[in-house]
Amino acid sequence: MADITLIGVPLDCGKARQGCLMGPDAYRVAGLQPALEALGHSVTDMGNLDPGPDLPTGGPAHLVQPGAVAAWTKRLAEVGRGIEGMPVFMGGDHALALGSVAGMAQRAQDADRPFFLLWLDAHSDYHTPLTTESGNLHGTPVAYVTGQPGFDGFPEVTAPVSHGNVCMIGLRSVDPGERDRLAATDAVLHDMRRIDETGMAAPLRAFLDLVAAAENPMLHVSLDVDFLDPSIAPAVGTTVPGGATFREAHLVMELLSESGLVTSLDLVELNPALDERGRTARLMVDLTASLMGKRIFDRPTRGYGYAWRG
Ligand code: Z70
Ligand code: MN
Ligand code: MN
Ligand code: MN
Repeated sequence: MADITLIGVPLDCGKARQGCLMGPDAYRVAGLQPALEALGHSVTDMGNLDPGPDLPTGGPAHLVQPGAVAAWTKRLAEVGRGIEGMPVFMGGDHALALGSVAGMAQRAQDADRPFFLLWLDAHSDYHTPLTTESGNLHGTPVAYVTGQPGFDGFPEVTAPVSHGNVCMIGLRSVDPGERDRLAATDAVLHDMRRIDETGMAAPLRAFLDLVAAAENPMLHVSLDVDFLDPSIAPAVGTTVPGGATFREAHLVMELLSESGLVTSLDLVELNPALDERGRTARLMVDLTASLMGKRIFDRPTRGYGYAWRG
């Protein structure tokens, strides 16, 4: 059983549209902690973090609140690096992943463990401050954590993630300014066209095989609400049609659970102001429970081991 720490991250500065600051409380109201405790895990809610004052940053003038994002990045990287057991970062928009992923990658480096990143998102979030057209820094975390230039005034990335250790599933909105740079890396990219052809299981299993082949790996999962189809998950500012269905999303979570490889998780982009009677928050809680062991029947698996490796 896992030792889980829920970390409230009311970060709402990664884009112009407000509402994600209510995300952590929406997960609490939807019963995230009891859902995980019912599975036998020990769960601590450390409350909401405070980023402190903005950091001085540079970069183009159209960036949205870069100083606030930089302050959150520093705070989250420190907290993530220091946490014992399995952190669940309850966002907050996806700009929180600059810090959560940087912190977990640093923790892996501190422990001399290889680090892997699974990005479940409609978007590739591979802009830099120099390529973003919107200026929204929630579109930049993957570029930051892989050590791309342009993040003036942000904390230095001391444990950059290797592109070859990154897998993205769910892609269906990738801007020209990020596509070519990303395609030139050896990141594993599965757009929805691929998923239509193969289903979710084969590409995910291939990535989990890669992770499992590493020596004592750490795997961070970053789950953006817009990975899901808007018909089942309306509470997100950037809905993109053609997302994961209810069953595809549960399958992904159950395969991740059975792998026993996941060591940290982001829940991002939930905007409770856009939800319908809390259904998106409840779905995200249910998916997290599936990731942490909830299933219909036990079945023999390709399991890499059942112990949660913190
Ligand atoms: C677009 C941009 C984005 C999440 C939207 C969208 C980025 N590529 N990321 N929602 N999570 O504005 O850079
Ligand atoms: Mn995203
Ligand atoms: Mn997205
Ligand atoms: Mn978004």
